Amino acid sequence: MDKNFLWGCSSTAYQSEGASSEDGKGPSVWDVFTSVPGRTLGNTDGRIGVDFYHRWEGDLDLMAEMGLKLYHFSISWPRVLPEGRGRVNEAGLAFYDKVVDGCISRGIEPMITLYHWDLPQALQDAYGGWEDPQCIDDFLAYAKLLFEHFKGRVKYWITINEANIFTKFGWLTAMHPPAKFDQKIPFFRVNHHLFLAHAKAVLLAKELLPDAKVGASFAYGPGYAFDCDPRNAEARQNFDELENYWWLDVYCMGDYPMVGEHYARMNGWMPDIPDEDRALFREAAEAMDFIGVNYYHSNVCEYNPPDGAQPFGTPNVTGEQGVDAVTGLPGLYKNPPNPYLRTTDWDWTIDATGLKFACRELTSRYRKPIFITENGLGHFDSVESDGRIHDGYRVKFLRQHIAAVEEAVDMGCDILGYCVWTFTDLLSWLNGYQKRYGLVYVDQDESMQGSLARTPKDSYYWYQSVIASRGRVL
Ligand code: BGP
Repeated sequence: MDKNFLWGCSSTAYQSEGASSEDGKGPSVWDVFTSVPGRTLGNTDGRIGVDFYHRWEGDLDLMAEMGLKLYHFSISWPRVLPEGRGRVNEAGLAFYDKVVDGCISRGIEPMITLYHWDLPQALQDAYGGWEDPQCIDDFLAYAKLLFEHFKGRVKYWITINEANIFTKFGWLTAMHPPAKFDQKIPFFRVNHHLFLAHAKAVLLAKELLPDAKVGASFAYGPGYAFDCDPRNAEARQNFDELENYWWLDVYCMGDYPMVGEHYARMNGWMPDIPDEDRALFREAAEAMDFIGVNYYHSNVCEYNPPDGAQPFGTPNVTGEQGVDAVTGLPGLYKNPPNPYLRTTDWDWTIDATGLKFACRELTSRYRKPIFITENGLGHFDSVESDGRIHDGYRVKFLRQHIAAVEEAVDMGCDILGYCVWTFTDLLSWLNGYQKRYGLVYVDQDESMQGSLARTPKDSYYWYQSVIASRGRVL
């Protein structure tokens, strides 16, 4: 790969930091959501995480030793603004100063995500969070604070992580905060507010930080038609319009996909959209520097009769293969398993070709650079008798996916960097600690009483050699 290619790792505040009420941090919606028993595996929550808040220095040392070029992390909005707006918590900002400066002094480029799902609970309580347009202004004030504070130190910014995932889980399936079920009107309104927040943040970054590179991260699971039955080809179109292009088109082209929008409008789910919102989307799409892609798996699309599969299934949070129910939108599409692919223990297909497919699709459709902001394998790991973690399965997964990225580059895709999800093990939102992704093992489990000791896995040393060879030795 080119010498400027950014070999990275990603994490988030809620999943890694812990210290959830320390040094003046306010509660986030995740702190409150997980305080209700039964919502996550083993009732795990982010109170301790993997204690990055106290162990950041050792973790950054390990990153530097590995040769990491970029560390992508999110900032906790309520750590910086405990009430979501107004009063700044200087201790919160000081923590991120240490992380940012610690990256820079070790030769690691910091990349910041402004919003990775941990909305200040105060804003949820005050006006219902993202359902109210006030949240756009409060987000923008928070973004401005960070842009000005980190000016000259942080070049890469992500506005919002995976709006598609957290709004679907938050408003359609009640699996994430605010735990609403089948509420399509707020779902579409919330997404419109998020698009406005994203667009305004992109333009603000461009105004305040002329050298910044800004994008949004999107969980892109490309759709494959089940077969050449025209009904399944159309199911694939329906899926892509409503589950992928709905977000990608707004981010990258500045408007909703037309047929998808018509469908949502006919159903009475679509908010009224003033012309100036669309003009703003177009301006931000033009200004956005790259598309952030979080890639985990592809999807199969098949015709779904009107009385067929629903969006709400039984998610696999235990790692017992085969419990994930087929979901879909009645009358439009459903997503059955792919008979050609194996899956992880959490029923996600393992499909490196899908990552190449995703990069090609985005390149030809949007003509923008891509940053792979997350890619990794959730797996049970164990410490073996020699005290080490021999995660050859993870090495194999990452090798195949990085090879796919390299093929995409050879085909003409402009890919700026690639981030492994994750550097250390951390808390999986719903799945506890046993669904591990890290290159570094952390002694933590669902009891939340682990020693939190760090042990590099085989994949750590493998990624070290990949970075050293700039991707030539996989
Ligand atoms: C993405 C999120 C990450 C991370 C990852 C793995 O959707 O942006 O925060 O959690 O998925 O997901 P999970 O932990 O559910 O396996």
